[in-house]
Amino acid sequence: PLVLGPLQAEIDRLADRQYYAGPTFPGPESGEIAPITMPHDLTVEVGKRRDATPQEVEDAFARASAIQPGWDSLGGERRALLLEEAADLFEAHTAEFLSLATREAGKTLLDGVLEVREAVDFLRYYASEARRQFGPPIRLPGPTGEENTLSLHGRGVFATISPWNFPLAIFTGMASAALAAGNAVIAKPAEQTPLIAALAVKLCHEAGIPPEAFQLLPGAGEVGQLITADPRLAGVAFTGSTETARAINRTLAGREGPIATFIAETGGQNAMIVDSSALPEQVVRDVVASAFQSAGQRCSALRVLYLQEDVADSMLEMIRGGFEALNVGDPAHLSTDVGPVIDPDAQAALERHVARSEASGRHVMRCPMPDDTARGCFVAPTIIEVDSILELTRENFGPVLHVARFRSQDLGQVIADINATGYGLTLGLHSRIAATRRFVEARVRVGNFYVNRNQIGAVVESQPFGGEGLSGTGPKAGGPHYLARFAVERAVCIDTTAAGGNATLLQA
Ligand code: UN1
Repeated sequence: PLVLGPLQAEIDRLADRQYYAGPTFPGPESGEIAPITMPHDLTVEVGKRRDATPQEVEDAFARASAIQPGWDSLGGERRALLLEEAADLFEAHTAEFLSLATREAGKTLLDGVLEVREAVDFLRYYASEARRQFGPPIRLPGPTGEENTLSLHGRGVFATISPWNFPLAIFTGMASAALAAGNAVIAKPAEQTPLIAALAVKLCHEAGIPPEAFQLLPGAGEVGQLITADPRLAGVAFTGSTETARAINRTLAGREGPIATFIAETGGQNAMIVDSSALPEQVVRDVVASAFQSAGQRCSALRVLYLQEDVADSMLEMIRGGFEALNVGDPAHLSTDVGPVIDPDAQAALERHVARSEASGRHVMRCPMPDDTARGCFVAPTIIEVDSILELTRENFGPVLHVARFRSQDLGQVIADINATGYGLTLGLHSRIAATRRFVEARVRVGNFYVNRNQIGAVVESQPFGGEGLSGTGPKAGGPHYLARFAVERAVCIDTTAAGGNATLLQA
């Protein structure tokens, strides 16, 4: 297991509600206090969450609104330097982050390392994009005697509402984008994972980002509701369920104030298509990783595997071998492949789905489970045979993979069914036939299409990530168009000929 040693002191400090009552909060006496327990052993309390009160939400908006114009006028270059300083501090505190990711979110050590890596990548990438896009105004063409420029500015106060499944990477990604673009940020982390978010915010403040420009308001849905209803809000960046995205959208639509920008990254019903030309060993590796890494708790994760029928039995047998070799257990053990799911509600929903599938006569395979999982929210990795993706009525956010078979002449129908789910996040294809790749690529409506590889783990800058339809609004996180959605454009047109004096006036 992970040896905490001196890290324990840092964690205890984070768990102290005084931290939340720190410089940006008026007082520790109010607000709901909830324990945070370890997903893999619910008897162990990691810390406590003190929810922000309505007064604290009010005060946070007042401070954020006051500082935002100054933060915006710092310009892209100076904001970039602060974000890069934060990236360095994040790297220096990898061990603390790892410990919190494991204890608070039930992440395996591998996932924890990837989580810190991705957060650092987001900070550095958005810093570089801030430099590129938020520098001096760009000159636009026009007739002689007219000067036209265009520049990007922060929209105002931006809220970020982030999920527990990437409690550091997505939390940091959305907030750093909003900050890079010149917004003041009010961040509400997932109710399950406020401690790792608190460490992230603390390090950003140590890096020199003003505390008023980046404020943390922990809490559950009610705090999110208060934040999104506030008429001072200029935009929301949200990652989470499609259902919550709809609720936020309704709140934004119903309030006074500016028309808010809404950036949502939501669920998926992701498929992989494997034809008979695919390399079996590679398929096994990529299917197991895509469906079961992070205990399947990624919106990018593989949910429905379509196997061409002539190779289906042999492929399934091989996949079963890889799947049965998975180590389920304590996420702090280096040998663990699959940790717990986030909480008892998630566990119960997944078990209900498996039980219903069994009751309706579906063939169900489950991974053997070790004995020491009884105190945690563990779900045995599961494979369920189905006829079509359209049988699934909800996103099963956990280690449950569905497998369907198709005949090669029905490939067009398979793609039509995948599109008919309404989601459009990731799609995997394993095929060595270029014409098949072109056929699929031309028809499918997904944000991220992965060929002959796994379909999770989009890399910042190389694989901008995000979907369409029920999967989100775009733009893609970690891509070149992301920051612009957090910004307003200002076009300035100067007539440099009128009254002869303008040029002199502007120089003064
Ligand atoms: C999510 O699971 O909420 O590509 C999205 C990936 C990750 C997915 C993040 N970037 O697997």
